[in-house]
Amino acid sequence: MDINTAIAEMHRAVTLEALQSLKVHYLGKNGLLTQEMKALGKLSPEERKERGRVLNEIKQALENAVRGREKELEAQALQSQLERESIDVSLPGYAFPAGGTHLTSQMQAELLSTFRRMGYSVVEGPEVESEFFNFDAINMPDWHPARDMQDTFWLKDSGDFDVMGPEGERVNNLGGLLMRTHTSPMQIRYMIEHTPPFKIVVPGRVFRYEQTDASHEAMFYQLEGLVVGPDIAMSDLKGAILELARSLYGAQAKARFQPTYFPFVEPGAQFALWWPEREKWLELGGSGMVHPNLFKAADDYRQKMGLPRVYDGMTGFAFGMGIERLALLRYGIPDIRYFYQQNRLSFLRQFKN
Ligand code: FA5
Repeated sequence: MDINTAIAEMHRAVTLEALQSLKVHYLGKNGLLTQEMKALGKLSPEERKERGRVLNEIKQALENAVRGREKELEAQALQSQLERESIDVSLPGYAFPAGGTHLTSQMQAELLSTFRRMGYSVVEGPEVESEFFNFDAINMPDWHPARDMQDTFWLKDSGDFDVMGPEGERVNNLGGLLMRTHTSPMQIRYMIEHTPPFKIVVPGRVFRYEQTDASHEAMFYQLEGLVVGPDIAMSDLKGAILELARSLYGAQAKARFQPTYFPFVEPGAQFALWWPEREKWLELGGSGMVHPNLFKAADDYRQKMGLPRVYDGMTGFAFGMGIERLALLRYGIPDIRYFYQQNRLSFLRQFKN
């Protein structure tokens, strides 16, 4: 074994792996140097002492060479890793295409934040609803002509498919199942579960079996409001709607109420907001004072469940409005079908926020 060759080989090693195998080759358990060390036993004590000293020096020299080269190679590896991973912060970034919030969701978020500011809680209800909550409990028994106003998607096989009652219980004696035609069933669901006073808004998707046209969709969003307490008056309803108008259109906004009929309110009123940009009234939705039959239906249901009656002497107002209609008129969009049916990005991107 020639020590100079060995050291030269170590200096030439270009990878840590190559250096490691040289180390094994010379200094390993069966390495050349180790073999020579083992051979010491065969020498006379005199020779062994001298030879042992020389071999130890060689061992030191080889170990130093390995360590030295190891450090160099490690430093090189670190250097090239740093070069590989270095980032030129002055280069332009990648554009990651990101989705936007749908126009309906933007409108809904704006409405909810306005009502939250007025102290309303936001609650949601099921889209698959029972005939009982969608119609009967809100004063629309099956003979009631007002049921014709809302063409309904009925679900087949309601027998095997229970609907969730207001207390989370599964009930199947609440008539047929349907896709809710409005958010008003949440009025009764909420009243059953809660003790007044309260103020809620309910955003949600509703479904109607109808011919679509520029202002009618078969699926659209509504925002329902319900306020119940000991002294709620029609003027509170007007105040809430006016506040909404001001938040949407600024301090100059005005609201208008016109008498109309909904079975679940008495008196009932359609409301419209003054739209300063277009100088016209914008029909938004229906409203009115909660019909006494709803309080009775809620208390009857509570009583059946062993809960106290809490609606004697209470009054309240309710309203419901179409969220797309609001966006439609606000932005001058010519057709409600652009919202969902065609899913046209060129349309939706105009409202990207
Ligand atoms: C109702 O649905 C009542 N539940 C509203 C209500 C609640 C009245 C509480 C009183 C008290 P109506 O069917 O008019 O009412 O619908 C309310 C609003 O939903 C309409 O003013 C309109 O803005 C919107 N809307 C109704 N039908 C459609 C449709 N097919 N496509 C898009 N928007 C619609």
